[in-house]
Amino acid sequence: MNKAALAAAATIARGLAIDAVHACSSGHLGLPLGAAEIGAVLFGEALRYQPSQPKWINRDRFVLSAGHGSMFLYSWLHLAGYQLSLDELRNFRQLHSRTPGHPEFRETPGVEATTGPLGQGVGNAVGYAISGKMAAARYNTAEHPIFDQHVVALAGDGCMQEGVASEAAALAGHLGLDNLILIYDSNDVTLDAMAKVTQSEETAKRFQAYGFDVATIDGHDIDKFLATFEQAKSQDNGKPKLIIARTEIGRGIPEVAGTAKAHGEGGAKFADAARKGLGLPAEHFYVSEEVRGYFAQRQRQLDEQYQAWEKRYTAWRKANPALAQTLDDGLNQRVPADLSDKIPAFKADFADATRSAGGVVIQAVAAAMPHFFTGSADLFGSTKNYIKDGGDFAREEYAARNLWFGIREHAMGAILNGVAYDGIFRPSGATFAVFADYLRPSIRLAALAQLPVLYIFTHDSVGVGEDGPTHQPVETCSGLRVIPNLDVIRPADPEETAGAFVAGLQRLEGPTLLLLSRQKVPTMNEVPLQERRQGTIRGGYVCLRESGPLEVLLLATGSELQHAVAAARQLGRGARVVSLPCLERFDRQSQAYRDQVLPPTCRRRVAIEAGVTGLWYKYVGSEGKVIGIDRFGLSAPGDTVMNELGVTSQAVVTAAKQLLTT
Ligand SMILES: Cc1ncc(C[n+]2csc(CCOP(=O)(O)OP(=O)(O)O)c2C)c(N)n1
Repeated sequence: MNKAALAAAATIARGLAIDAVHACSSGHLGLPLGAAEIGAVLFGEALRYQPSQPKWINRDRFVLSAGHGSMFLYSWLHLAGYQLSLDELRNFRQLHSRTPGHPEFRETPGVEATTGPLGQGVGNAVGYAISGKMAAARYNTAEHPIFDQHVVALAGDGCMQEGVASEAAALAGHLGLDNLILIYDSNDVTLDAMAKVTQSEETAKRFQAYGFDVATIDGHDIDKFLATFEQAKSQDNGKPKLIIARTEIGRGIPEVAGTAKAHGEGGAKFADAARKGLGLPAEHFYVSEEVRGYFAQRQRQLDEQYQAWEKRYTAWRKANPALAQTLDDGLNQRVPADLSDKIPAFKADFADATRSAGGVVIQAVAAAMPHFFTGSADLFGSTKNYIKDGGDFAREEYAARNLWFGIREHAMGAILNGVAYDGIFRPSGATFAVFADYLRPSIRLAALAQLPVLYIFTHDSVGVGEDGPTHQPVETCSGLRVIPNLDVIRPADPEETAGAFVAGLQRLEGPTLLLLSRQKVPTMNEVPLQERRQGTIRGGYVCLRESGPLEVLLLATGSELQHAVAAARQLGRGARVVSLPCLERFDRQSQAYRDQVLPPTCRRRVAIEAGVTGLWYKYVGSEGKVIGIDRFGLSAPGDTVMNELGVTSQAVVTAAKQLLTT
């Protein structure tokens, strides 16, 4: 270790952060300045990475959970030699730069997660650690351990205060994820004030109680931090590690250091004096030859490590061709093109809830996709997504395919994202639909970061029944539909459920959320199986065609499709029933297809869905009618609640007749 060079690098990184924040008059300075020595040790000495191969599968993963300190990450990625030029740093926070305000996955090489909403990155890191354990358990051989990476996250007080991080940390301790190293940038400052205004807990004790090994050190002491980090890396003892690094926020700008003022761009007005104080020249975005030289030599070392690993990897591939093929399939996110054919047809008399159909479909999916795994927030018995021969993910069982998240929905969301970021396994997770709001921030990030996560949410309407309004979603489905890049699929019968799984799994550009019923639904045997499956994959299709001139369109999803069909039978030859299980997918179809399904000339339209009505006017128009529920539900048997709230075939008939007579 070259301490002088690392100290010099820390100074250069401080200068880069000051200049970038000064240039755009926005962004956070405190963390990049306060954690500069931590960055120097990590990127200059301790982390294993290969800048020219940012996706190297055995790299250490570094997640900046405190995403507001993005200039920390950008400076170090630049110095470390990633494809991130000084010009990109000059363009910090500007349109289409690779240095967005908060780190964004896919935008910048070396950025492992989209962070900024505090706490999420801790959950993502736990997901990465789970993925790492799973990959090691499935692919390492005694002769060739190809996976032995660590997952490192840097979190501040804000992350540590957020519930999602606590949930995730508790699970990490429980699962014994000793490949996880959490660094807590403990600087006694949050955004508004000194941290003591809002926190007085003993974090070390809290994490020890979770099952972590905890060390507290001076985060500016290069020797100490490196020694502690190396120790953490070397201890494969079944415990995740927490390094509490005591730092001074904003170090380098004496006017604001150690206070909340160090946070924003406030410190930037002292930029020139600060740069002088740090011994930096007048030139902005300055990187000394010494520091360039140090990182050039570091890259050579890292390259040697990479080459050594590559040899091992090549030998592993040769010795284990079948394993290598499966790993490639995972890394390439391969989904069988004929996945639908691999899901057996349901019997005509299946007549069960769509959650039960999901429980059948998931077995076929698991058999066809070795990288698919699932989990539930203590509801496997109800969400029915347990993979029967998949085993339970636990210490010593890291190859298993069922993850028991406990009652930690938010952590489940962040962890699923972490697994998806890692990109080897296809994660899915389950809970009751009404609890979607508990993990909505993670769902939103999955959509933003284009992660192919599958959510299997059951008990999708007031059909839940006796549990009453606390457990009966009414606004949930529409509330989820408004998240950009999230597909929400609410299938009506077992074959639509099969189509929904296929659609979700074949989609790699973003997450898909399945809404499945608690209550039984009829099987639409009169509609050919392929039409139901393929129609669901298209998002919508004609389920029952008119037998005379088209007079009225009846639109429905999920458990209400049966009511639309029953209504059409009463209304006679001119009624068409359209099943619309996924509005987002339907909207992506060609205009021609959409017009075939919903002929624009037919303005008499009625939609029925057991939820809030607002979004449906886009499909029925202002002249149309929507049968739905714009209030909370009721505690009573599901059928009774549906009837009481008017979600019936009769309501559809009445509404359609009104339209037909006007
Ligand atoms: C969920 C969430 N809530 C609020 C914010 C706004 N915010 C950004 S930074 C910050 C304070 C963070 O304090 P700390 O983690 O101690 O960071 P430091 O002061 O060390 O930079 C807050 C509240 C956020 N980014 N995410």
